[in-house]
Formats: sequence, structure tokens, C-alpha cells
Amino acid sequence: MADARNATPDLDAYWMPFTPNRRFKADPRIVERAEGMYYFTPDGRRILDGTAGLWCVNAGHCRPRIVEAIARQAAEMDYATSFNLGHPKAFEFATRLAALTPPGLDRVFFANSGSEAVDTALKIALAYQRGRGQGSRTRLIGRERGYHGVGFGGVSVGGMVRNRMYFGSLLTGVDHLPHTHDLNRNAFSRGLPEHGADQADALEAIVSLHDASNIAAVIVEPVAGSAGVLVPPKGYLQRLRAICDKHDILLIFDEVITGFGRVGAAFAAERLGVVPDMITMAKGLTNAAVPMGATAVSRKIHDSLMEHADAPIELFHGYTYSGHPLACAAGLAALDTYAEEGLFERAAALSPYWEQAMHALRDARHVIDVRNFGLIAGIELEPRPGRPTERALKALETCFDRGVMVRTTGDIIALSPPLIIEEAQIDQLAQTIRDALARID
Ligand code: PXG
Repeated sequence: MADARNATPDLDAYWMPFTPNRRFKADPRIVERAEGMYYFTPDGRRILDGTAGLWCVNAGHCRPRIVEAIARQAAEMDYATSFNLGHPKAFEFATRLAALTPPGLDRVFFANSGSEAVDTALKIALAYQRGRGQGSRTRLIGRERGYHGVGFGGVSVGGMVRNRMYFGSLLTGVDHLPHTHDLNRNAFSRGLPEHGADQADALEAIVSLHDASNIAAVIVEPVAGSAGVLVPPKGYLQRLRAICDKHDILLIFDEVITGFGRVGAAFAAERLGVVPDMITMAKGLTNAAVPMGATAVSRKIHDSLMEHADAPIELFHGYTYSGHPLACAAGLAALDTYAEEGLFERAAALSPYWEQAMHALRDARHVIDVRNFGLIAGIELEPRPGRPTERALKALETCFDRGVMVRTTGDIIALSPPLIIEEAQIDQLAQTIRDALARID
């Protein structure tokens, strides 16, 4: 059998994203095949995928229906522009998505990633406010520890320090709500934590400072993922919605990770009973088989822009690959797979078992918090003194060596398995993490 090192390609040219390149290239982890719940390394080792790729392969890897749909579409029509030209699958996919989103959010703009879906939503918010004669409403409000991708718009409203600090002044006119993470009061919460709904009131303070007439939109992740699984306190999102309504401010939910069954429903908006004015999505939108993002927009916003447009093109925005045929084919097949296998319902039904297994890690070494919602969990570790992130990274590497893929952010292990995971695989995931933590300093 080929030695894994021999099978490793030259690593120098590829500048890897969000990766400690020097550390990685000194000790690379390579996968070359995937199927269902597993990745396979070049030397044939099987790795259980505890992260659904990167929160995106919700139906598991290389699902035949999706693979076939992409192959068929590539042969039939590889590409057509969406600028002033249509192809059937883009319309069909938008219609299918509109049926999944909360009532009223039934107009869909296609992009190629979550970052682009976010920039699209922010731009639509600004264009909408201007179109309806509220052009002074330009301020955008995000949240500390928010992640909305890496475009300048998403980074500006995002609240992860390192994603912002190297990149200049970003967008101006942005404010941030406080994050809702509260280890003192909410550690080891199961599902929605009890404390912190009042953090939403910070929006009132921002309104008092700037006046509502200058504020366009608020954007938050219903469950913050990248910053380490921050589950919204009970009542928090309802309160945010109420304050936005009171001041006529748009509310955008970034559901790039919470969409498509991750929280046991099509969207967190549905699961949590709070309807925003726009939803951004990506990842599970195509089961990650072809890159795609989308922004679902309320009829109110859409129709207002149609009505008030001062040029034949109502929105001067779009991408070469908006509504790409391969992505639409993959997306339609992904929706079919989710529906046929009842995966959103499966995630809901599995989540009590998931919760139990994750919270059993409470007494594992180094663990200072466990939190969960749907098929998501965050396991927060005590950082090594003076060396943050190191312990979690070591845990990731140790788990990988023992056949399990986890993801880390800061000193938090973030888990989000494909929704097809079996109970025995949940047990394996938990046991491997427990063993890894026991072994590392
Ligand atoms: N919004 C949210 C809420 C996301 O989680 C994006 C936007 C951007 O999507 P694109 O497709 O542009 O990457 C994301 C992406 C992690 C991790 O480690 C998560 C993401 C990206 C990179 C790392 O949790 N989510």
C-alpha cells in the first residue's frame, strides 16, 4: 500500500484558507474520497465526519441522487448567464426554496457562497430603504462574535476580532450588539439558555444614539456557529424582532449554517418561531456539492424595490454564476434527498440523543461548557494558560489520528455532523473526544 506521505502532493503553492499553513504543511491531513458519514485518507483510513464538511454536507457525502444530477446537468447545459436570460432549473429551484422558507419570504436571489449571500442581503437592505424614500437609513448593525463570511460587508457586520483587525476601516456606519455568551450564568445549558434575552435591548440603546431614521438593518445568526456555537437565550430573538418592528428596522437572519435541517427544521426561523425580513443561506443549500449561496427576501422588500425602481434594472447587483445550472441541479437534488429521507425531521428526532451524548462530556478533562441545539454542539475547553486555541487544535489533531473529524474555533470544539448520523456514530464521536481530551495537556 502506498505510504500516505508518498501520496501527498507538493503543498507549497496552495495558500490554504483559515489554516495555520506552516503548521499544517509540516504535518498535513489529506482526504481524497468521501461517502456518507466518512472521509477516506490516501492510505485508506476511514474518518468519521463530525462536522458535515464545514457545516454543509447535511445529507452526507457523495449522495447518488446529487452526484447524478450534477453529471447530467454538466452534460446538458454547463452554463448560461442569468443576466437577462433564464434557464428552467433556476426558476424551479427558487420556487422550491420559497416553499421552504417562512411564509412571506418567497423571493430568492442567488449567489455563490454565504459571504456573497450576506453582501447581497446588506445591499438589498440599503437599496430598499433608499427606494422607499428612507435613504438616510444606511447604518448596519451586526453583533460581537458574529460571523457573516469574509466579504467586506460580512466582515464589517461580523464580530470576530481577527477577521476584522488586519483589514483596515471596513464599512463605516456599522454598530455591534453585544454577544449573548454568558458562561457564568448559562454554562452547560441544554438547548436555549435561560439568561440573556435582555441583551437584545442594546438595540434600543443604539437607536437612542443614532436615531432609527439612520438605521437600515440588523443582521444576526440565529445560532452563532463559527464563533463557537452560541445558542440564543430564550426570548432573545423575539425581543430583537419586536424592537426592529417598533423602529421599522429590517431584521436579517444569517442561516448559512442553521438552514436545511441543522436545527431540526428547514430554518431556525421556523424552529424558533421568529420570522426575519431576509434569510441568507448557503452550504446545505446544495449539500455543498456545488458552491452556492442565496438570499430569501420578503415580498414586502421585493415588491417595494420593483415598485420604486428608478431604472429598468431594479437591483444593480448579481454574479456571473448567480443561479449556475450545476448549482441549481445539485440544489434541487439536495432538496429531494432531504425530503425523501425526512432528514430535517430525523435531525429533530435525534437531537435528544445528541444532547445526552454531548452533555455526558461534561466531566471529560478540560471541559468548561457544553452547549447544543438541533444537531449542533459546542464543547468549550479551558485554554492553556497564555496559549489560547492550542489545546483545542491539539484535540482536533488527536481526534483525526483516531478516526474522527471535529472542528475547532478558539478553544471550542464545534460539532455539526451530517443529519444521517447513527446513534452508534454519535457515541463514537463522543468517546473519541473524551479519549483525546484525556490524553492531551
Ligand atoms: N454566514 C455564516 C453564518 C457562516 O457560518 C458564512 C456566512 C460565509 O459563507 P462562505 O460560503 O462564504 O464561507 C458562513 C461560513 C467554522 C467556519 O469553522 C464556518 C464558516 C466558514 C468557515 C469556517 O465554523 N461558515
